[in-house]
Amino acid sequence: MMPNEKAPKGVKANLPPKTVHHAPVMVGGYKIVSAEFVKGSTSIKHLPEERLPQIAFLGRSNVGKSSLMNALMGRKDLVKVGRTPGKTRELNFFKVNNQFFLVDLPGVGFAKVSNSKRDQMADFIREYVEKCKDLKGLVYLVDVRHGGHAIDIETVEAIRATGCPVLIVASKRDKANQSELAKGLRSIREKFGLEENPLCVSSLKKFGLDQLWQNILEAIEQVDDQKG
Ligand SMILES: Nc1nc2c(ncn2[C@@H]2O[C@H](COP(=O)(O)OP(=O)(O)O)[C@@H](O)[C@H]2O)c(=O)[nH]1
Ligand SMILES: [Mg+2]
Repeated sequence: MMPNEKAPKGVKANLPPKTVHHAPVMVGGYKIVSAEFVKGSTSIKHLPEERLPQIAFLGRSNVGKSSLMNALMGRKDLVKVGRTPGKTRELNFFKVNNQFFLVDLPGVGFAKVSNSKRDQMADFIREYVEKCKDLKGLVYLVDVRHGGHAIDIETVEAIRATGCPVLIVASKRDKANQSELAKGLRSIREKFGLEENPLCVSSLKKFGLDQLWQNILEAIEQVDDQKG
């Protein structure tokens, strides 16, 4: 059947999928020409075949990972927001400007928690961080009002131990008043052993996206001498 021929009633027309074109958008001084969902992976064996740098996003469920990725890509709902916590058990790959992937990782902390680090970071997230040579850095989100739980600190330590650069970012800045903000940032700095206060973003109000994009682009361009 020709693509533009009307299908008989009850027969599905064999049309190519509708392509939605988005005009380029500037986000925090960075121009997004294209952003697309490429695939969801449930195992290290099924990562995208295309070899491009990757930047992953991790944090507890509901901390705002998906919202932040949408905000960075200038999209409202490319990444599904507010899904049942713990239900997303895939690594979701989004290709930006045909140059790199942003990767939405499953939320930390909903797996059965025990004292061993093995249970605190799902095996395949750990395996991905250890083995994926294209992973250039990981953005770890912490709600600025909550300041970082034990599981956050243990997870970040485990990731740092693999040699993967970790950028701690505080989320939901718009939800904190001035004193909560100051207190939250100091608490995160101390708990994660940072030299300075972390970057604090709001996906809702689009705060901090310029600095975050700068950090991401720097990590992508970094010559990777850790993993070869
Ligand atoms: N006020 C506010 N709410 C946010 C912000 N980022 C995310 N949220 C909300 O927090 C909830 C969880 O966000 P989501 O992005 O799905 O978190 P994820 O589970 O880490 O991917 C949703 O209801 C979002 O609308 C933010 O910057 N400000
Ligand atoms: Mg999410």
